[in-house]
Amino acid sequence: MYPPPPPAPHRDFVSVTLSAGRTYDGSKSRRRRSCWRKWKQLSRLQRNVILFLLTFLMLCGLLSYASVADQWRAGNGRSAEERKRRPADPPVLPAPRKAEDLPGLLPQKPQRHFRRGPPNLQIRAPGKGSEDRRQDDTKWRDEAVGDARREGSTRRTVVSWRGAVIEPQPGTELPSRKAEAPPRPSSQAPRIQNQAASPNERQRAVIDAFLHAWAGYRKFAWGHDELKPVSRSFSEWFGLGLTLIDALDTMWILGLKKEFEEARKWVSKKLRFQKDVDVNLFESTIRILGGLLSAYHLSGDDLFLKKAEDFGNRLMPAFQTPSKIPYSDVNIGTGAAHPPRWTSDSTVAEVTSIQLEFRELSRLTGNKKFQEAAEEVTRRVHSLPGKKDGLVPMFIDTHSGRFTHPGVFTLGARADSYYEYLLKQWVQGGKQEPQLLEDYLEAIEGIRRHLLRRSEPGKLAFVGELAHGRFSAKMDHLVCFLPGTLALGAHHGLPADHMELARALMDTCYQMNRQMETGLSPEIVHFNLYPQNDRKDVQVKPADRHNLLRPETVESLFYLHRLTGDPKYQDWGWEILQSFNAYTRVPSGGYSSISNVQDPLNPQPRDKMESFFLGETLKYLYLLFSDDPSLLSLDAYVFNTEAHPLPIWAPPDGA
Ligand code: DMJ
Repeated sequence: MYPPPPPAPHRDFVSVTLSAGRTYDGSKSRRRRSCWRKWKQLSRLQRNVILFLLTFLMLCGLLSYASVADQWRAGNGRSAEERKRRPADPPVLPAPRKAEDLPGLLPQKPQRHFRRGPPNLQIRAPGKGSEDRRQDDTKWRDEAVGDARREGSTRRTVVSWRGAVIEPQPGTELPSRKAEAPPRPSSQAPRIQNQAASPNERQRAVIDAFLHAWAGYRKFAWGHDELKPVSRSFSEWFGLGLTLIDALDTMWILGLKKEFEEARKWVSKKLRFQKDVDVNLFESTIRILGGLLSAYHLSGDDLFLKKAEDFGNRLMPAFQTPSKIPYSDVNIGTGAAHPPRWTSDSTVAEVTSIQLEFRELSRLTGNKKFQEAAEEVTRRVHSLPGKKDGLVPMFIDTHSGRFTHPGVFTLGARADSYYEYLLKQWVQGGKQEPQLLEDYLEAIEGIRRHLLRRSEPGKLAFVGELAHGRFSAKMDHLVCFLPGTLALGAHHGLPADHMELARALMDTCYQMNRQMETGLSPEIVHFNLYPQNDRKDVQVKPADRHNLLRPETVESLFYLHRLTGDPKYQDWGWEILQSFNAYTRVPSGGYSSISNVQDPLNPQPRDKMESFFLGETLKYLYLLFSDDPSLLSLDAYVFNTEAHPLPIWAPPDGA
């Protein structure tokens, strides 16, 4: 036993002296000995405190090193290793030409979003289906799906798209690429560089329309969401320069270099996402995220990818729901996500039409979280009960993850782009995901069986709606995306009768424009089903007479012309452009949505230019008037639902 040490003099502070340089006698060993002596002279408490402080400082050092490394990786989108693996994304279009250089073009010095509403269903007697065609389709589909499955993932053994065969388990089909290196863009992308050197007369008219719209935006709404051309002011929705971002790739494609550079400068200097603002997940994904990704692909400018990644990160909290079905809205400043005030539902089209953009963002950044969150939604919707032969209801509950308001089916508002994105994801992924194809093919069958009818007396094929077994002959102009999507599917190897249906529906969409006094389609039409009355095929209700400068008819005209070569589709688009110029062009700059397509003397401008007029309508018109199939080739690019082209992924090596 040792006697207890004499009590050390109490000190309630610790004094540490740091001396730089040598000690007074310059002797290292003496210095070490004196340090040791000093250490021994300290009380146990003092020594413990010093040791504790040193350990604490070391831990802090280690932790901050790890977080700085993480931030660096996040800031750069990917680690150095991942950067090496990332495929080069060459700019795929030649540098834009100056507007002033374009022959014949007059140089111009640039001096309540419509929310999708529930359809107003009408009750009519159901019509007949076509059993023969169904059987043919079934046979073809089984072969096609079999082929696709052989081409791609073969994880499942036998799955039928219809009937009680083997249903896939959620989570077994998608995504198929988790463990792989990011896919490359299709090798056909560079073919676009061979585009015609100068625009033709109709394309120049589109450029003129674009410059007129842009002049109004630049003068009265610069950096704001939408132009109000009549009152020469602007409106805000998200406060993020929506029109400017939506129009970036259109400017690139139209060769408007000066305008593009000015807009790029705004994105670089003014666009900030750290804002306390709620954005709609779907609308901001297709317009902002999609717009930035396309601008990145076309220009090769990293600024747009960095902005896209920042924005994508800010949208991610929307996916934090009990069901993994995202909320409709998210605050990009605070990260608070929520459904609309009046419901816990999201819209089916909205939650299933963000996948092209999120998948591409993952491919470009090497960060899988975007793709995984979006594909989880696809998987869950795929296995939900409540569909009718592939047709989906319009609402889905974010808590339970189940469809709500079952039994109502439309190809219009709230469901439309669900169908579009089934096909386009399959195309984007290089046709490697058979489940998407199956769901798409089953849905087209469901459309034929339940929603497709012919009007009287003109026998126009149209796609109506179904509510609890009752058919309504109502068709939104939004449904006019369908001919284009069907034609795209046929181009990618789906049955020839998809193209037949596309042609028939295209005729109808053209008639929805043509039969109006202004030559512009109303928002909604009703078709006459009864030969005995003396009504016209296309009927319009007073509340549905407006035109919001929507793109769907000209979008489908672009696909139909590109894929059939028939010049009549260009002529139809030319008529529509002239109607836009005659009835919606505001002399002081910009184009306005109108309230009455049936009154050419007073179409009643609504004082709003939607961002999609520049992002979609004018872009599709320009592409429609091109005779060069390599200009944004449909074998190299897939357009998102806001007309922003994204590259098709090359099949994995060896596939
Ligand atoms: C666009 O925002 C998109 O095309 C969307 O899919 C449907 N609505 C508008 C255009 O009409």
